[in-house]
Amino acid sequence: MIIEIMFKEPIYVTRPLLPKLHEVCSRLDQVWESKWLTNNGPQQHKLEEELKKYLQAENLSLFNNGTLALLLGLKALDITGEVITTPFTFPATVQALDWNNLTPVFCDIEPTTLTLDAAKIESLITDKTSAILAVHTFGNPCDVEQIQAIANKYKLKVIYDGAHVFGAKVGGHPISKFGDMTMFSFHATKLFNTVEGGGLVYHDANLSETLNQLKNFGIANSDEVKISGLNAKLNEIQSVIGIEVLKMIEDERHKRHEIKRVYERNLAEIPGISVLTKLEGENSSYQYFVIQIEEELYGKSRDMVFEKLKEFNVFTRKYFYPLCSDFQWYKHLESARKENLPFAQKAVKQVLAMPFYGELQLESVEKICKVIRDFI
Ligand code: T4K
Repeated sequence: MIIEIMFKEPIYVTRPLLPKLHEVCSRLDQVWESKWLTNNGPQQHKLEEELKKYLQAENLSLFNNGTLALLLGLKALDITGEVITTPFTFPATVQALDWNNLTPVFCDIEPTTLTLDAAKIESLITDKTSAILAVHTFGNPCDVEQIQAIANKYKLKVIYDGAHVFGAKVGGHPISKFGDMTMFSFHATKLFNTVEGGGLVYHDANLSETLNQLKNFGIANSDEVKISGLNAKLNEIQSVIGIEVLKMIEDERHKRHEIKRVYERNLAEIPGISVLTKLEGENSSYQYFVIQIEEELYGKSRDMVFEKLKEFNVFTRKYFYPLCSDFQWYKHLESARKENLPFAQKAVKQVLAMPFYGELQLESVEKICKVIRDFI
């Protein structure tokens, strides 16, 4: 049995979408010719225009990664004091708050989508709260209507960490329509990648000038440095990769859709295993395929499944582990107390991101599911 299923090559949680090298090279010729490598070059402009169309975004600003995009986006919005956010996210979300001297106020997640529980936000608002920073976890959209209603009532800004929702829609609208600003990550592990990269989509066109300055040392013109910025620019080589990868997205989405179906079919009858990323078609970003393992029903814990799959050369990921509220530097916060975050505490022990990328063979997916089935 083991010999039959064992994978010769490691199977990872994801693999980057890579364009044909010769196609990248022919576009790189233009970069070499121009000798313009970074700082607001023509390739970056082209990518920006194409992404605006793809994301149906009025305003888009590109950055050298999603973390700096979020960090500088918060600064551009002039967020102060306390920000209500989720503990169940990648460290980058809360670290963007830290670097702005903002205090996270952790709010529990709701158990079906693992996104911020909108019903619990209001009780955490104080006179220091200036924003809600919510995450569309694994592509599951937050309760955008409810969050906006609370934000309107208390005059709070809403920022979405949309690292996992490139190209997804909610009720027919692009997901970045909701909130004041949405961050997208273009890291190598994301559906759309520029090797490293990120973008902000925002409604207030007046922010463009500030964002351009913030990612370029705060330089306003040859005589003036207006604000304290950083170097967070996307370069021309990254932009070239992005232009070529964007052409492949629809095909990749289609392949991931097929893979998702095979997972769902093969995992359907297993007690204690449920699929967290259920959305399809235009509503799905096809970023991750994530399952939840209930030990009481399945008989084995998430960590045991993680280790078992490793024996077969399959490397799943425990996204997001550990919880951000358990980081050393947040432990003193009242909102970080375990008893305040019961669903996040549960999710962090149960969630597993499975291998999910277009090149993954359907037969491999069946084998992975068989390991999970036979492990009971
Ligand atoms: N907010 C959220 C909710 C996020 O999930 C993230 C990033 C951010 C914000 C920040 O956005 P960025 O600043 O990164 O743009 C990965 C990614 O590095 C990270 O971007 C991503 N989330 C996170 C969920 O996953 P790791 O530590 O799991 O990466 P790593 O290197 O272990 O890669 C995972 C697997 O992918 C590898 O086992 C194999 C495969 N891989 C990876 C790379 C880098 C490849 O096949 N090729 C590669 O080049 O964080």
